[in-house]
This record gives sequence, structure tokens and C-alpha cells, in this order.
Amino acid sequence: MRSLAGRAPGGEQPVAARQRIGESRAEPLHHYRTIWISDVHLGTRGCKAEFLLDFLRHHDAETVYLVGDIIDGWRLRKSWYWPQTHNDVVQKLLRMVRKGSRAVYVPGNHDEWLRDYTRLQFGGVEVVEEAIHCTADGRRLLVIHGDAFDAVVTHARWLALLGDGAYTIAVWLNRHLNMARRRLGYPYWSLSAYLKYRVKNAVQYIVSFGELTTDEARRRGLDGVVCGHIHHAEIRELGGLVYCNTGDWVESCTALVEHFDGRLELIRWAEHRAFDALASEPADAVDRDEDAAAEADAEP
Ligand SMILES: [Mn+2]
Repeated sequence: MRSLAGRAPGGEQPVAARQRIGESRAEPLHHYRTIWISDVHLGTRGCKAEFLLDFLRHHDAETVYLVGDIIDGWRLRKSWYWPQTHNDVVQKLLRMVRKGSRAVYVPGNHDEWLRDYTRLQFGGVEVVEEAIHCTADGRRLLVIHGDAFDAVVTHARWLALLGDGAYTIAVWLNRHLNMARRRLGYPYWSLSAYLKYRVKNAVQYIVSFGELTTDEARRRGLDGVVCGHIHHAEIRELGGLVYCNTGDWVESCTALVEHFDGRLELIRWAEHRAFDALASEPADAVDRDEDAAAEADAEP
């Protein structure tokens, strides 16, 4: 092992020192019309801030949507965890705004305190309850975090029996009950706790979530929906509408992008970078992942 430690392949300097995730300069900067990211959970140990920083160094866009659960207010209230890399993510986003990107922050359930500040701006970042995005090819997409559908999804069976009125009431109740809980200082009702309790329903849940959010877009006469919340990235056609989920930066490290012709694409940055990480620094990369997985207790 001694000879290996002192001599990297090809007789060059140890590759590990140069090619840590976040320091690579090899890739060009990719420009997009739009980038959507969600469920970063800054303020938790599960957050893969280094991967996100690396992603933001290699991608930029005219408009960046932050689709909720970016800063995890629940965790921070319990115990303060804010390493330099988390600060770097915020600074990087603000720098993108200074350089001309438009940033729109649609709060989720973990950063719902921001919902009291909608229509305000922070460092040029617009905070809105929800947004409608028009793609370059003329499609109108509803941009929401998606937590409003928790109650509907988990009670979908009897709600379906009761029909449209009950559905609307459930969305309304979900929203206002959680608002009341927040005012009283209780945390958001946890969907993931519910899912852990009923794991076998998780797949059905993902399907239902997609259908319900897409239905909401259809109800409003739109062409599709972009949401986050369930940490499951995908682009799918559902009944003639497009359903996009941005995924998360706790496990999968995914972002949704729109090309200048309106084409939508998912970028799986952890997978993309895994090759680099494995090639350069396997032990460190694996350790980091295990740490993150062990502590990835961020809930949807
Ligand atoms: Mn969420």
C-alpha cells in the first residue's frame, strides 16, 4: 500500500487531492432557460450541499425556481446545524441573482415560515406561494412544492368515493390545519412518518401524488405541473399533461432543467459525478455517502 500511496497512476500527483467533488473545473458551464431544484434541506446533516454547489458551478439559467424545502426550518429550530457549505449554497444562489438570473422561491412545508413573506423579495429572490411557468414552446406549468396534497393522497380512497367537493375540502383543510399547527408552534404533520409506518403504500403514494398534482394543473387549464416534496425525481406524461418532480438533494441530487427550445430534462448529478468520485477518491466518497445516508433523516 505504501507504493500506491506515494505514486498515483501515470506518475502524476495523487488524483484525489485535485478532483474532490466541488473542485472540478473540467466541465463547461451549461446554460439553460430554467432550472428547478427542491428539497435541499439546508440545515440538516442529510443535505448534500457539496453536490449542489458543484451542480450550481456547472449550470446556470435565466430563471431558477427553488421549489420548496430549501432551508429546513424544523431542524434548525431543534438544533442549529449550519456548516460553511450550506452558507456557500445560499451565497452562490444570491450571486446568480446578482449576475442576472431570476430566482423564484416557492416555499414547502419545511420552510413554510416563508409563506408569511410571499410577494416579498430577499436579495432579489422572489417568494411566492406558487408560480406558473411558461416554457419556450408555450406550455404553462404549475410550480408548487406539493405538500398541500398530503392529506388527499393519504386518504385518497375515501376521498375518491366522496367526489370532487371532498377533495377540495381536504386540500383546504390540509393547508389550514397545518397553518394553525404552525401558529401554535407544532411541527408540520409528517408525511414521511406516515409512510414509514405504511411502507408498502409508498409506491402507490408516488403514483397518487403525481396524479393529484397533475389533476390540479388540469383543473386550472394548464399543461402540466412541476413539484417536489416526495424526493422522487421523474418526468412523466399523465393524461396528456406533463408531470415533473424535481427530486431532492438529500439522496438523489437531481434537478429539472428546461432547454432553450422548451425541452424538459432531469439531471441526476450524483450519478453523473459518481464516476469522477469513484475514479478519484473512492474511500472518501463512500464514507461521505454513508454518513449522509445514516443521517438523512430529512422528511419529505
Ligand atoms: Mn416537502
